[in-house]
Formats: sequence, structure tokens, C-alpha cells
Amino acid sequence: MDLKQNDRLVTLEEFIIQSQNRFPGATGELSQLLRDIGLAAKIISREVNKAGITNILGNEGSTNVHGESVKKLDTFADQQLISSLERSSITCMVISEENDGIVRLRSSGGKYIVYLDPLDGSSNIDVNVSIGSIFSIYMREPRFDPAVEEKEALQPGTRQVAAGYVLYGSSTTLSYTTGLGVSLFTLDPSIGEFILTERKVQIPDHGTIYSINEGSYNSWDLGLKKYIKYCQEEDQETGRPYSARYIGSMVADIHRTLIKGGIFIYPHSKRYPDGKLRLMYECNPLSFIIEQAGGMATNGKKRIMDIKPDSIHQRTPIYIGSKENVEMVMDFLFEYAEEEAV
Ligand code: P6P
Repeated sequence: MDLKQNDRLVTLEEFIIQSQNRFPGATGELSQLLRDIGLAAKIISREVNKAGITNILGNEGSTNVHGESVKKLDTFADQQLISSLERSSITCMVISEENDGIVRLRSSGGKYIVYLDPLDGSSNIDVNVSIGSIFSIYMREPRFDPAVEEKEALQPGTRQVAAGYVLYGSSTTLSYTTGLGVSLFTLDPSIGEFILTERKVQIPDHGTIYSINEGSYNSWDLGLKKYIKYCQEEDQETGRPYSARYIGSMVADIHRTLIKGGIFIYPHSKRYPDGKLRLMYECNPLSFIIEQAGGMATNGKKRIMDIKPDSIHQRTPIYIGSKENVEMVMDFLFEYAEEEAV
């Protein structure tokens, strides 16, 4: 908590307005969009926190575009976020993990495009492990065609105007950036408001936690195997061996990495040749957050946010976290790439 004791409580809505007022030319539309997402987050938080009671658990029976079983809360979160975005008529389309194609909203003239992972980590819903919502916001080209087309949404992560996540855990936290640093809020359910808890989050330059699903060890590149073994060797000077932490819910693993430092890795593997995580609504928004906090995010070769997307649901490997940790794993990947190629 970096707030001085005499700071009065600042709500998410107040903070968004304060931030907007720093830009005289601001139209207030992005502020409205962020407030709409904040409203949906409160409603989703309420449902997540009582999921066990209202029998909303369990599969809905359908599968999403990736063949993963859809949980009822997935659908609820998707519907809440989309209907909340419809309210302000400034978003023309939504792309979400739960929908195969783009979802055109009523406001075809809206200038914003929103990517959503409505409820990331949903496989953890039934076992009460933290889950999250992720959002990524782009603007359409200035002179856009009124016909809302998918190709308008295929923009690199560097073009994001805002991104963030909501983590439904022991408390519900919301973190977002508009490119001016990362702010952190915690939901106070007694007043139904997200309260500012940190104005400018900074990720440690180095951390001693690595986060990866070691079950897929046998399909890793040699360099990655060597890096993880390096983390596991004894060396008190460099804080080794590191601790391994893997929640299996990306938002939770990234939030811990943001606060404590270290690295989160989801590499390509035999099962996921292009990596499992989606570029546009998981990796880009979380990379924007981590970069804005002073960290780094790559696909093992290049910056995640520089990737020019070919499709709205494409996947990518990701190495993300403290700068020194990401730079080190990339050194290992590069060093052993030649050896492996032989
Ligand atoms: P695995 C959850 O399903 C998710 O999309 C991310 O939240 C998480 O980081 C990853 O998949 C976990 O995948 O293969 O380790 O179970």
C-alpha cells in the first residue's frame, strides 16, 4: 500500500475522472468504457463469490471455440461484460474467448474495440481457486468504414489504449493501465466500490519465483530445461533455489508476479505447438500491464506486443515478468537453440 495515511479513500470512478481531467481534450469516452467494465466486474464478483450457493457451478454442457468445456460462470461473465459495454454505445465490437467470431454491438459507429477473456482460469471455478477477467481496448482507425469488420481488430498489442484484469480471489482486485503506469484497486463489498490501493505499481527487477506447468517438461526446448534447472540449483548469493508457484489461473499467476516479481512461462509444447495462451485477450493485455510496471514480456524471441496478429484467437508462447528473469531465460533459449538445432 503506497498511499499516505492521510489519503482519503479514492474510488475507481473518482480515479478515472481524475486521470481524464489531466487530458483537456479527453472526450470522457474511454473513462466511461472503464467505468462500464468496473460495473460488470462488481456483478461478476458477486456471482463468483456465491457460486457454490447458487448452484451455478459445473459445466453448461457446451464447449468454447477451443473445445474447452464452458462453465456457467463463463457465460454469465461474458454476458455481463458485453451488456455493460452496450450501455455507453462507444464500443462497436467485442471479441471474446466465449464467441467464435466478433460480436457486433448495437453501436456500429462506436470507436472502440474490446477484447475479453471473461473468466480466465474457469477450470478452477469448481475448486474455489482464484479466477479472473481480462480486457484489452483498441481504437478503430480514424476514418473507419461503418461496416464493422474483424480485420479492424487485428492490431498489435502496442496499439492498445487500455488494458487490465480483475482477480476474483480472497478479495476482488482490479488492475488497469492506459499507458501511464499501473493502478491497483480492491473491491470493498460493504460499499460496492473499488478503492484505490496503489497508484503506480512497480514490478521488482528480479524475482525468485518461477511459474510454469512442469508437467510438460519433456516437450520443452533444451534452453528452457536448462533455465529451470539453473533456478533449482543451490546458490544463496543469487537467491537460488527459486520457489516454484503455479496456480493454473493466468490472472492469479501474473498478479503474484506483478507484486512479488519472478517469471511466468507458458511455452510452446507438443500439445500446444504455438503455446496455449491467446495473444489478443490474455497475453497482450497482461503484457501491457507488466511492461507498464517495468517488466518484460516476450514469446521467447520477440516482444509480445510487437506481434502482428493474423487471427483474433491466435495463441502464443509467453515468457513474462521481472526484466532480469525474462532476459535470463531468453539467453538460455538462445544459447541452446544452436545446440538443439544440431
Ligand atoms: P495448464 C486456464 O485454463 C488458462 O487459460 C490460464 O489461465 C492458465 O495459465 C493456463 O490455462 C493453465 O494451463 O495447461 O497449465 O492447465
